[in-house]
Formats: sequence, C-alpha cells, structure tokens
Amino acid sequence: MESLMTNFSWVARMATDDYVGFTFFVGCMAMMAAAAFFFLSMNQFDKKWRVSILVSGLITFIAAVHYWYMRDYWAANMESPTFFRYVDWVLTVPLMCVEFFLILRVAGAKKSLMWNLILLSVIMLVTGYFGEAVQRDQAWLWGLISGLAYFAIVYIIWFGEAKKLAQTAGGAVLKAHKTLCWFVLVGWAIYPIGYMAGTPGWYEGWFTGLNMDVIYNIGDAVNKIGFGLVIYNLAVQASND
Ligand SMILES: *C/C=C(C)/C=C/C=C(C)/C=C/C1=C(C)CCCC1(C)C
Repeated sequence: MESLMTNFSWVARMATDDYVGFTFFVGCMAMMAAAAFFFLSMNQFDKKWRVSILVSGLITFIAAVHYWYMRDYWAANMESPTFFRYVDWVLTVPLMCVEFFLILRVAGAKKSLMWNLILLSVIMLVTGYFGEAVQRDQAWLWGLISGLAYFAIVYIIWFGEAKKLAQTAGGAVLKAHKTLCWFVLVGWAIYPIGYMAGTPGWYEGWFTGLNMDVIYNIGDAVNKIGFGLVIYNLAVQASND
C-alpha cells in the first residue's frame, strides 16, 4: 500500500530539459500574478480608467486559467494544446481590441471601430485555427488569410480611424496608443513565426529549432502583460494630470 501511494503521483513528472513545459509553467504564474496586480490596483484610479484596468485584469486572468489547462495538457500528452490555445486567444484578443476603444473613447471613438477590430481579430484567429488544426496541408493559405486580417488591424490602428482619434485625444492617450500600436506590429508578429515553425509548408526550415509553443508562450507573456501595463501606466499618468 505504501509503495503504491508513493509511486502514484498526481503531478506529472517534468523532465529537466522540458523547456516547453517550463514556459507553460512560468507563463501560468506570470498571468496569475499580473491578473492579481491589475484587479487589486483597479480601485485606486479614477472611474474613467477603472474599466480599462478591469479589462487588463480579465485578459490576464482568462489567460491564467487557460495556461493552467495548457500546462496540464502538455504535461500529460506532450503535444500542443491547440484547442485551449485558440479558445484563449478568441476571448483575449477581442478584449485587447476593446482596450483600444476604451482609451480612445475620450476622443469620441464609436462602437463601430471596436466591432471592426473585433471582427478582424476573430477572422484572424479562426482562419489560423483552421490552418493549424483542421487543414494543416493548406496551412500557408489559411495563414495568409489570417495575415491579411492582421494587417487590416495594423492599418486601422496605425493609419486609420484609430490613429486620428488618438491624435485628437493627444497627451497621455496618444502616447499610450502609439505604444500599443508597436505591441501589435512587433509583439503580435511573434505569432506568425510560431505558426510557421509549427505547421508544414513551403516555409519549412525557416525556423527550425524553434518550438511553436515556446514562441506562442513568449508572445502571450509579452503582449498580454505588456498591453496591461501600458494601460496601467496611462491611468497613472492621466490621474496625475
Ligand atoms: C494574447 C494573445 C494574442 C495577442 C494573440 C495574437 C495572435 C495573433 C496575432 C495570431 C496571428 C496569426 C497570423 C497573423 C497568421 C498565422 C496564424 C496566426 C493565428 C498565428
């Protein structure tokens, strides 16, 4: 009985060289800590900014829950938790679009801007899921469609309606908007690299040695926590004005 108890472990063993498992673990903890930080700091701000901080908390909290499952899934199966990954993204990326809308509301942003960004982000993610999980032999085509939706988002925030609103708002909002634009252009560009590293296609060999899940996990930590901190910083700046 005793040997049975000691040999039966509820926590999967983690190999010392399981760097994928390691990034799932660290990602999970980082998301939890970030969520706690945003939720607990929320009430120190002006009402106007509280919803933005709340959304930052929700983004990292939703990610923490998914990382909890993905960490487990990886430990048990040693394969990519593609389904959980995309469920997480399809909830959190639209919330990041909501953040753009929330900070630009001071300049009169319309709901239509928010819905356009959300729609594009959902197209980007659903087509990505198809290429990664459903039609892997056509991954390049689905990735291309996904990439077009991604560029449309980049265009709207860098040069389109969102940019004009940010200029109207000026000051701390304009600065925060610019930083978020860089996150989308550079931070989000991490994901297609992961995709190409993890799917078959003519680009095979470009990113050999890179692991898709490690790349996605780094991208998530940078983007979700980074985005939230930009919003947090904006709330601090704007409250001091
Ligand atoms: C918190 C999660 C975030 C910010 C996820 C962002 C995901 C992307 C920007 C994914 C983009 C993709 C492409 C542009 C082409 C290939 C397929 C995707 C879905 C990996």
